[in-house]
Amino acid sequence: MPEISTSPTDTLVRAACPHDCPDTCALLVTVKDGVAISVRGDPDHPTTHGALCAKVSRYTERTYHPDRLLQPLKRTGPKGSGQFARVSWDAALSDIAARLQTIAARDPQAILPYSYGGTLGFVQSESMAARFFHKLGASLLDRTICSTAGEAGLNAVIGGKLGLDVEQFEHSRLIVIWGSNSITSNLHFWTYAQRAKRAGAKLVCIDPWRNDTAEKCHTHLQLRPGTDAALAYALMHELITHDWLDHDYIAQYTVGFDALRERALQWPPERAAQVCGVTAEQIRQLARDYGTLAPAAIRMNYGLQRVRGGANAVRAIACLPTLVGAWRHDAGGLLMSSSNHFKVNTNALERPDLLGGRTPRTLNMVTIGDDLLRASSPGFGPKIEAVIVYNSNPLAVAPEGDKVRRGFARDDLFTVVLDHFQTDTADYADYILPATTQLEHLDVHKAYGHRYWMANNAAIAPLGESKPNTEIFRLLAAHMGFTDPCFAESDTQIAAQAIAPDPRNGGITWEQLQARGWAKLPGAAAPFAHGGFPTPSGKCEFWSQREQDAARDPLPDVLLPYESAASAPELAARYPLAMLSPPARNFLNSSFVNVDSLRKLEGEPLLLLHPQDAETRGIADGQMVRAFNDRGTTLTRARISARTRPGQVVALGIWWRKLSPGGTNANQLTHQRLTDLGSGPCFYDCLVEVSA
Ligand SMILES: Nc1nc2c(c(=O)[nH]1)N[C@H]1C(S)=C(S)[C@@H](COP(=O)(O)OP(=O)(O)OC[C@H]3O[C@@H](n4cnc5c(=O)[nH]c(N)nc54)[C@H](O)[C@@H]3O)O[C@H]1N2
Ligand SMILES: Nc1nc2c(c(=O)[nH]1)N[C@H]1C(S)=C(S)[C@@H](COP(=O)(O)OP(=O)(O)OC[C@H]3O[C@@H](n4cnc5c(=O)[nH]c(N)nc54)[C@H](O)[C@@H]3O)O[C@H]1N2
Ligand SMILES: [Mo]
Repeated sequence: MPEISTSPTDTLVRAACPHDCPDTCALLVTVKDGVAISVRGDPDHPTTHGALCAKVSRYTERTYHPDRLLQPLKRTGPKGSGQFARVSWDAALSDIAARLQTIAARDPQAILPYSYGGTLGFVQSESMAARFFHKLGASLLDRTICSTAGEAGLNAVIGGKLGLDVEQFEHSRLIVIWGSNSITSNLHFWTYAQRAKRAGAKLVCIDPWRNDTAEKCHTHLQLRPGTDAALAYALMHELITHDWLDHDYIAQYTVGFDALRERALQWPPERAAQVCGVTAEQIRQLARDYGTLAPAAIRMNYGLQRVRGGANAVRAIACLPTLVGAWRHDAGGLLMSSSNHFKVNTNALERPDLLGGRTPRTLNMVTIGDDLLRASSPGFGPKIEAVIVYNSNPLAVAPEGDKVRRGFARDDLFTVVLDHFQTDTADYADYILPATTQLEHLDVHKAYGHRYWMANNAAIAPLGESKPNTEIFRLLAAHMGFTDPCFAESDTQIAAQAIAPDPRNGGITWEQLQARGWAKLPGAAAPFAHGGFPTPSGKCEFWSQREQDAARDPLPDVLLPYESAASAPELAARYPLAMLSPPARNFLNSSFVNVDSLRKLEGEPLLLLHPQDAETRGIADGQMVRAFNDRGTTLTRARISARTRPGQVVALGIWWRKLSPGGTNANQLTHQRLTDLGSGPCFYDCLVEVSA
């Protein structure tokens, strides 16, 4: 049973934070007379340790927000006008099913699901929804918008999204925070880093702007965006030339050291310093620390892989812990994601067998802007005629926002949006269907920043007429006449399927998890203390046969951004400023932007501009400015700050377009080109100009 303690009036329900964040916190929800009155962190859950971020501690404010969607809505005005009228569930579902059937009769691939990380729960993300689209034969979606470049980089070298246990960082003596603003995006890791700091560890941050985390580290290497692979190679150069290497570990557990060595020796610190825009001495000092302080741990995050060479940068960095033998220590090695420590029964959840031998095309979610504007063609397949959006807000989060908006504005596109709120995307829907929040539905979660399976029990009944995503797709399946037994499964049955019976999960079952709230995976803290890398060779692959076979560089490569002064000088002459648009502390991607108290903390869309760049443009602090390039323009307030580099601006996001002064956000300026490996987005590989 979900209730863990009762008083005459209050019930405490065990829940889990659903958001796309490494921390996946254990929550305790206090319910009084059927109303959730507070959400707090579980003090007994080790990584949550009773503390929540500002966003989720206000989760009730989001759930009971006056703008919550509580009934199905049908569009009454032009697309984008936001005009809708209430309809019954039955009328909405009957009409949606009829429209989808008509399109599917021509070609079901003209229908596209579009979803990402609104909730990371296995039940409310790709379970019933995936079954529905598989049965239909709709286009498949490649869910690339966040982390696939980094994943490809890790896979090439260490064989998967595995790393040291976050709880061990407090015992590290050197912590390198690489491409991450941990205080914003990974607060519970920061607790361990602070403990280590108090115990005498050195903290280094590698990031193009002096973010809140860099402010609190001992050292900050403020490199140019997209130059991390050059830095990693210069570090290897120093490790090799000073012989700060673990020769025994290298001999036993690696492939291709001689080739890597040869490449690294081409990168003396002076060369990398030119590329990265830092000093050779800074690089030497970091190499000395990394080579001599043990255990040394790297907390890499996804910030550094949203550039053209993102996957290769992750590959280069992933070589470092192996070279110094850091993996031997519980508190050494690196952590980018802990996802593959878990074994999820994806086939049971998503039922790809329902495709019945059909092989629909796959569309990349990053290029939704271009794809919605494409006609049918032999290479592309059928024009997209319908999009079903759930757990995502593409109008705000996808790159080259004007194309995304124009695509969703097509009169001949049929769009259904499932959400809690009338987002930028929902404004373009034909039907908006009200979904439940984490307090109103059941779910099961793994984490990508720790090693606990987590249960989420429903604390309250669905508000208004809202329904869980699963129930919406169950009903839609029934309206389409899908009779496979899997469409009748309950959320509890689905949750139980998620945890595969696999040694990686120990004996953890859904029943135990639901009662206790969370359970830690078995397995050693140090995954590679004795090698055992899940690569084809079973070793850490500095040199990759797989990459060689794919006619790519078998060693990590240094690839400069698509858009930078060094790699695209003509473009940089017109648009000289590199724009970063990383997460804001009080938002979670575009979620929470409409929660008044949190939006007040962020204020308004801001653009950090270096004093030199402000001066040459005659821009004063607090002035409204235009940031623009060939793809579009966005209005924002200038904040003059030496925390960014000269030639670099920072726009924290992701703002809702309609809550921004010019009705656009930073993604009006970003492009749809893809990373070197993993087909990911290049949000932080973007040149702009700014004018008063
Ligand atoms: N409060 C809050 N928390 C979040 C999120 C949020 O929106 N708000 N988003 C969540 C999501 S979806 C994710 S994926 C995770 C991870 O979140 P990430 O998106 O990885 O975000 P950050 O950890 O803030 O890392 C971004 C940092 O990378 C830096 N960066 C940009 N380009 C480069 C580069 O080329 N090299 C290097 N070294 N650094 C670079 C940025 O300046 C920024 O400080 O966090 C999650 N947590
Ligand atoms: N410029 C720029 N763009 C970026 C990034 C950046 O750093 N800079 N970050 C990128 C990254 S890392 C990511 S992960 C993506 C994130 O992109 P998305 O995954 O689209 O994230 P959100 O913007 O939070 O939108 C999630 C939506 O799902 C809804 N939702 C939440 N729970 C449920 C539910 O149970 N049911 C339904 N039906 N809806 C629900 C929320 O209300 C919200 O509107 O954005 C990317 N875009
Ligand atoms: Mo993300």
